[in-house]
Amino acid sequence: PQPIYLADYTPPNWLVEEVSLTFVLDPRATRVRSTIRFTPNPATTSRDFFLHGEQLKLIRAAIDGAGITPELVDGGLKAEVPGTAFTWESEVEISPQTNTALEGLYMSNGMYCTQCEAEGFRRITFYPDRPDVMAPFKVRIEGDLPVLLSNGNPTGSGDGWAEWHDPWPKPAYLFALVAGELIAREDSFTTMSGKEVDLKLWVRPGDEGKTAFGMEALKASMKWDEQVYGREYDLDIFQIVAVSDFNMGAMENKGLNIFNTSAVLASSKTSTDANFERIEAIIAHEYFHNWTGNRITCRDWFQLSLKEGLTVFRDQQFSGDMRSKAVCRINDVIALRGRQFREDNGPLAHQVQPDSFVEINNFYTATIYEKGAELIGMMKTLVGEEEYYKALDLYFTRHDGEAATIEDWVRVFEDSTGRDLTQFRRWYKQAGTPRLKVMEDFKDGTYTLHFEQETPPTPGQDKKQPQHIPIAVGLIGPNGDEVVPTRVLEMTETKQSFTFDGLGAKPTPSILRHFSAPVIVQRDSSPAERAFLLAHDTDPFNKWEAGRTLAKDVLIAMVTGEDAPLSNYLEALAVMLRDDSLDPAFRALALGLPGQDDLAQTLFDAGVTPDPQKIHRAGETLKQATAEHLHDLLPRLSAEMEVNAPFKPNAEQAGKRALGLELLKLTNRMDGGAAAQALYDKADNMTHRLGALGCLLDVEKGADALADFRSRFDGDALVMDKWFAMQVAHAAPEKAADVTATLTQDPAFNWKNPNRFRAVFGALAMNQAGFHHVSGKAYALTADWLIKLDPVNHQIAARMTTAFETWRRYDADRQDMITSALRRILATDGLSRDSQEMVRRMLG
Ligand code: B3K
Ligand code: ZN
Repeated sequence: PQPIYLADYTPPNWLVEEVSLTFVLDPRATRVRSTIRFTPNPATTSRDFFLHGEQLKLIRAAIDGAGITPELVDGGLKAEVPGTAFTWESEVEISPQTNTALEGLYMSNGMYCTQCEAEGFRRITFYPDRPDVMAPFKVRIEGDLPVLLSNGNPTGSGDGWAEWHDPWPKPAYLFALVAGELIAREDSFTTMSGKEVDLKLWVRPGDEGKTAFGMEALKASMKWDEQVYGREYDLDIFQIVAVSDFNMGAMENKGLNIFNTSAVLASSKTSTDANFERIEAIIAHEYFHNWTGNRITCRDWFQLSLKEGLTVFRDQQFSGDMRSKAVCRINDVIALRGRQFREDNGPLAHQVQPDSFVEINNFYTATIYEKGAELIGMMKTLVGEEEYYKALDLYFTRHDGEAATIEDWVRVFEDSTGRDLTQFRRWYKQAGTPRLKVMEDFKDGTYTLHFEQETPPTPGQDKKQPQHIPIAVGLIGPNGDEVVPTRVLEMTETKQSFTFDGLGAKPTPSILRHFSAPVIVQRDSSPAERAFLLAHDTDPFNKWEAGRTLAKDVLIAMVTGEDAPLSNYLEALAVMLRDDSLDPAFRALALGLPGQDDLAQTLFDAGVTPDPQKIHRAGETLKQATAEHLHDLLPRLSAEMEVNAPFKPNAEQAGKRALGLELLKLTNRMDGGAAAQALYDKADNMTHRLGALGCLLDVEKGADALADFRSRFDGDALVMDKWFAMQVAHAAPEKAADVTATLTQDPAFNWKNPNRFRAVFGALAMNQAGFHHVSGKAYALTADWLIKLDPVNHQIAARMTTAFETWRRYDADRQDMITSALRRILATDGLSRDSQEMVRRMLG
């Protein structure tokens, strides 16, 4: 497979003035008729004509009414066309029923639906399937189904047909069609200019009871985007459809968002607090795309982070406003470190704006999304709140209706604020996570912080240049008072020092507050200092970070056999837990330990080959010590976390449940599962039920609860996904592969469903000690199943190969086992382009 290069971009020869599509639905022989008005692009001179098309059976084609026979070529067709505007018509046949890749038009439980981003529209009809070709769409759907939906506003319907018109020019990747037996929760929203918008959330009969939360989240998102960004919705209707078979979370199709059921259906009995929070964020994310993605789209797929980084940043802001800002930020950083740092420090590291790719579906990554969002956050920190929103206003007025670039985005900031962002642009073009070394000295009332930055090499980029890093810093005096409030230091050199004058005594620095840049801070500091910051830092992120770093020091010392500062950690933790002024959600996060993957990377950075078993054991030892140390505190604190009110999925109740469950995990180590069983038996919500089940599995007393859980939820696919995932996630390291293998034989292991496949194999990859167990069984099992999945669903198969992405960290035996698993995948006949690219990049 040949790579595509950003440098080769050329504008399209032909633009589309208008598209009309007619679908005559049939499971194995859907007919798609298109009428497309093409006009020459004045920006180009070539009039060569090429349309993308894959897996289409061409029935007929015509230009200006006269039948033609186009030349079918790899990936599409070519035709002789006039030199001026003309009308193209074609009719093709496609087979949604046999489309297991879930890309283009496919069927899920008897319902038709589409996924076109990035390049799925070419599986529906012949078209210039590139985001810089934007057009208004008219759609007619004929089919023997009660609900027939497409983008835009409804313009007519009757028995077995419906018509839609989307007046906003859009690229083909935002096209959507849904047809099926569906019912809607209906509501409405009045926009800031007084326009009434119909809201419909479509689900299959039986799921109506799980739509209330999603609808509220949608209305809150619409309001928030008006209040914070001044963005109003622009059609008469906004619809969401829930689909069971879907490759990702959701899709922002214009006016007709399509959602994985897991990202929209919610009820207290079937969804955890974490599910509610994720659903709220995804609904917001897709809605926010209406401006950042749809009204202003991407010129080409190298610009993907233009819409994704910005939209993630916006949904993170939204969640912070809906819930606790501090807790949301901490969770976002945990996720960034867990997924993006892992990616950025391995063979799959790539730029936020890549220079080339083989398969664009492989680039919907944590780097494009989450690191992209961090870059926006840094720009906001650098220019300040007010200037940020001014720049955004300019972005929306200057580029509305366009297919824009990341360069356009940065230039808007320069033009609006007058700042030179030349060096900042490196963040988009340089892969890898910068390491930031910090040293200090204090003399005659002057405190100096010395910083040194270095970004390790990444594939294809050996030499790195210094980044422009905003470092938010505050200083705490010896008595615990803040002596210098947060100040943003701008580091632009490889080595740079900053001084603070007029201090009476040597302060303790609080560095990288709010996690002001996506870097790894390296600073030797004493356990006493970390405990001091945990107690006194006024920045909630760094307060949490201090505890986390202390825990990390303990774990690393346990693994490497050095003296662990255990008592500093346990005492600081006890003080923090008893502090009622702290949000329970925050305390729950402070009780959590750094991820095993994070520890492995830290050890590797320090020149130690990580042993996943030892890392796992260190975690167990520390949790046991914590349980024993906090023993007396647990009953009282647990009682305080009881919620004596009807279930609400809000931040306040969720925080209490989160801390309650963290405490239960500790109690569980002391009472052999008694409290967990009691909670399971009386649970009236999924957060408690699942938390209790996890504890029971941890002490190997989960058999009855598992059987009970299954009988309660057998017919609910989303809950059964949890049933599968929990068993793998809580399996002991030496059993994880066998437990997984057994589950794959379960009649309910419907492996062609992405949610079910991910529930099992995603959980195995995340069970670090189980996945990397010396037997190598988990590696082999994962490879077997990826080989089986690839011809059915190449996107999911390719995505899940990332389970292996950290292989270079490990010892020779594990490296051999992983690389032979990867080579076995690569040697598979007919392996998809997606998986080939991933495996090749990993093997390097
Ligand atoms: N834009 C879609 C992702 C499409 C993925 C295509 N492989 C969802 C989102 O980011 O909102
Ligand atoms: Zn998105």
